[in-house]
Amino acid sequence: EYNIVRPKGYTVSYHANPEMEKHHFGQTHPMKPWRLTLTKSLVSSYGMPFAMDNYLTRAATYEELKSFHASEYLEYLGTAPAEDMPRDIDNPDKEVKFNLGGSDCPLFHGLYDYCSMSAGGSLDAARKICNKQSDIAIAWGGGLHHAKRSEASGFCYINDIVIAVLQLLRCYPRVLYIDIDVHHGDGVEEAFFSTDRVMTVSFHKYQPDIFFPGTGGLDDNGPKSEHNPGAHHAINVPLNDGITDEQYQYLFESIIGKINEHFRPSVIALQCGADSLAGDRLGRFNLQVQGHGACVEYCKKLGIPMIIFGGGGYTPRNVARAWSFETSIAIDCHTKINPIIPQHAPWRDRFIHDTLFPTLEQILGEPRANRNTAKRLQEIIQHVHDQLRFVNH
Ligand code: ZL4
Ligand code: CA
Ligand code: ZN
Repeated sequence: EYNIVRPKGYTVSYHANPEMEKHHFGQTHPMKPWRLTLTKSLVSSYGMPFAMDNYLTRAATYEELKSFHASEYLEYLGTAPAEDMPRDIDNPDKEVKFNLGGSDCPLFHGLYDYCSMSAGGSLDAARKICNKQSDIAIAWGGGLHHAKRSEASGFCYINDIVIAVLQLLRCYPRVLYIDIDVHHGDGVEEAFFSTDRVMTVSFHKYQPDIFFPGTGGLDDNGPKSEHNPGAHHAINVPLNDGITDEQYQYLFESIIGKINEHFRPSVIALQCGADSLAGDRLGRFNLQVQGHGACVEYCKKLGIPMIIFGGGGYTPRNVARAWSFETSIAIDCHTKINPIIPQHAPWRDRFIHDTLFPTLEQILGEPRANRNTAKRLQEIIQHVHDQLRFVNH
């Protein structure tokens, strides 16, 4: 019906597990794993699975999680009682130490299964890229960029991205990590602070003490200690409220284009947090599905193998729109698909407007004021160019 066929000359793989989507962070918690079900359902309504290799994600093993995380943290994560279970009164200090059980990172039922499935999907995706069985591997259940070696943070418990990038480093000399979630990708940045084999780039809303996590200023480019090869390999693009598609695309293409020339990545890991879209419950930007997708299209055109992760995204119908459109970009049918959401999409009534591309007016009524000046965008680009003079591979 939509003429969705396999792309010529390359392979796209899609990694998901419906079991992951059944978990709940709590009634009013912004993170809704069922947005992945909504996404899969929209992707399927368009017939996109016919154009990809579809894999049922397994759970990552304890040993695999240990490639990044500390065992004492993992052990506690595996035994932590759910919120509605009797409290583990012997270990109140551990919950504080590992930042578990607060309102951002609650201890919910099946937490360990949820985390290990998220990581399993991202790791499977990385392995398919390593084996050359896939050229673009999609893992919307991953992208949990805030988790630290022994600490949960910002809805993230296991850093599936770091685990997947460590796998990529076994087969590729250099990995470029790009993060378009509205939040700073602090956990991934920190994990690779001391290596020049990974360059991390995060675009995010930046307003310390007001917007989470408060790190990722323009001058934060990795510890500039004497013999740190990782110095200059962390790039941050701090932004203000209300950035538009045009500005974002201009910044993204100038910065990623320049980084591609200097760093010459062998593989790209792209975190596509959908909370950078207009109308997101936690976000502050004015990006539309088209502008968000343009980042994926630009990376794809570089012609380098790529893993695509999910991440944030707190207005589920818009998350499903963006990630479905980006799946269509991966399989190169984005110019062919009908922007009207298929009549038979099982969740069609969830999409208040029946289009993949609602206008800013449809999403917001009144768009958010744009606090990003042309002058500031130039300063950012100039700073990034200056950093890259230290980077040559
Ligand atoms: C909520 O309504 O800024 C959690 C979190 C739970 C349910 C009821 C509890 C009400 C918004 C957020 C109290 C909530 C208080 N419930 C939350 C400093 C904070 C301490 C916690 O996209 N309070 C912390 C984390 C950020 C903070 C963002 C983004 C993840 C990602 C990748 C993580 N934390 C202030 C907030 C709610 C809640 C409503 C919330 N938490 C919004 N922003 C945060 O980058 C996946
Ligand atoms: Ca980001
Ligand atoms: Zn986010």
